[in-house]
Amino acid sequence: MQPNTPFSDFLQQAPKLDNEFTDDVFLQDYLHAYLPEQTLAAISPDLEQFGKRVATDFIDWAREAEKNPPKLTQFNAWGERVDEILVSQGWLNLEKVAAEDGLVAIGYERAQGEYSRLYQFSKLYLYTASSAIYTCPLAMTDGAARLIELHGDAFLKEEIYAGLTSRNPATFKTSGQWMTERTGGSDVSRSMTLAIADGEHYELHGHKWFTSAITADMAFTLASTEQPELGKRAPLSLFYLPIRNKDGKLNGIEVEALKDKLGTKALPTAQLKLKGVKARLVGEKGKGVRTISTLFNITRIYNTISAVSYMRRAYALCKAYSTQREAFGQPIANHLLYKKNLRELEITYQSNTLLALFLTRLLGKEECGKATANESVLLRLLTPVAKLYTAKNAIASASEHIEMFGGMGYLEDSGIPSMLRDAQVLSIWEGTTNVLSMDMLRAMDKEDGLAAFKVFAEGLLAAKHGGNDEQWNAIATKYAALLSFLAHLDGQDERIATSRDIAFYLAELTIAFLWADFLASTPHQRSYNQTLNYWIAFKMNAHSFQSAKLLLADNQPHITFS
Ligand code: MFK
Repeated sequence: MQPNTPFSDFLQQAPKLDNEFTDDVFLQDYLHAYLPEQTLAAISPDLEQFGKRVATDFIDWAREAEKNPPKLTQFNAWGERVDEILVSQGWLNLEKVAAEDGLVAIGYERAQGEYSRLYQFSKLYLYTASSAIYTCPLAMTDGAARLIELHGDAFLKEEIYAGLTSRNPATFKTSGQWMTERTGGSDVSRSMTLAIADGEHYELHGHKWFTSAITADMAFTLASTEQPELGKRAPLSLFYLPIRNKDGKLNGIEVEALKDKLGTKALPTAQLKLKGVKARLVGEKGKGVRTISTLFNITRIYNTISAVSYMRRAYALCKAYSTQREAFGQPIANHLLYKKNLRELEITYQSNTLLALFLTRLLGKEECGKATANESVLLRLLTPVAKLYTAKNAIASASEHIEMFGGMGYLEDSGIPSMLRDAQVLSIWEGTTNVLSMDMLRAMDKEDGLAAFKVFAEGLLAAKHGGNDEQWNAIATKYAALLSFLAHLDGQDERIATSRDIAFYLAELTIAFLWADFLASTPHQRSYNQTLNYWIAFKMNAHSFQSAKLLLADNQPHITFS
């Protein structure tokens, strides 16, 4: 480093990432703990080569894609409507590599059996923070493949499925998931798209508000086969549609605009008019929301993995910088307050990753027929909980990481601010925090999610592997506080008003259980024991969900600002 004198050219060096797999000791310990030795040996070389590329050329492609956002051309020179969306070369490179590296395919080849999802999502965890969120099309593509596996007809299974799960960039196909209309994205049942039967097929008419995007090959969307009366709802059905006809022209779709978003700048998100889109019914008529939930439960897991990918990257960048940057006479890594910041980022990424990767283990088991009925329900319950919790933590961590770079973190061309903008979408798309809190209640009510959680928690409490007695006693007390709180809730208003706080508490409690289980499974103790102590002492604040009850104290479920 050049010394800083009036006659020298001192320049602060940018943080340099190492191999993002070999540098992530926690991820390696995790895989070591939960994968059979043979599986780990089989996949480690792939993760290692991938970890190097996400820290080098992928980042360059992502930067290029961010700098050259998609452009829409609606008409050609002769006035013909073409609605072409031009994306950057970086974006195309990120798609090609996603196919070649099997970022969707691994989950469906199932070469590692029930561990295939853990392997696949470990790669996605490495990829997302370097992908300009190409993970979004992958999420929907993966969800579409699962939808076809479970609900597809012979045509979808024989003609469409192979493209979604291909490793060949020439035959790899992506899918969109169009659920949001002008009336909003949460209350999907208000959708107004009409499906008119035309022989065996349907023609769709209406609008879609946020679609990512017509650069895909196909989409799954909701529409009603009955015209709803004004102000009323009609049952929705699910439809598959190819984006383009065989002649290459758009299938009755007009692109009204590309959205100008806070972040995810490289991702083309379009506003569409559907004018007789040829589509085919998927699953049972009138059960569209239920059927498409297969897809959005997968994208919610992707959301969770994306969130932890950002948290890990925030930590890795700040850690790298801490030894390069000097202030007050020494590297900032030596300053106690910076050390504390770093440790907090580390605890956040590792704890959230425990939760995220637990979901992928449950998913892998379920898809290979290895999950117990209880584990399937636990997956259903924890999917919205993990999605909402990790999204909020990713935003906080991305903000902290900007501050840890000081003024440099605030400069656009440092590449640092984009993480905050991108992370902000994680708590919105695929269901906001409130909608997901309600989904947690839905899972408790309709699928007995709490009973499944009790089996999980009480199994670990009985075995007491991992943590020491003091830790287990503390976890047992926190668990009892949740059960007691839930048992004393008075009516549906109290359940709803407290659901968001319950979801956060449940996420933190689950993480405490997972830390203890991880301690039992890993031969490396490192700082993990200390982390569990921290978690027990400072997280799972049982008072947090009491506060929501206060809102209802005088039967006013709203906050009044004076
Ligand atoms: C980077 C990674 C991620 C990238 C992805 C980017 C993609 C971007 C594109 C999008 O953003 S797509 C839009 C995503 N939109 C949402 O996630 C919708 C958010 N709103 C909800 O989730 C609402 O709660 C919901 C739409 C489900 C409300 O609809 P309804 O029709 O009022 O709900 P209802 O009546 O409770 O449920 C209908 C059925 O679905 C019920 O089953 P039955 O018909 O058998 O009774 C429910 O049990 C079932 N259901 C609802 N949510 C479910 C579910 N089943 C399983 N899992 C769920 N999560």
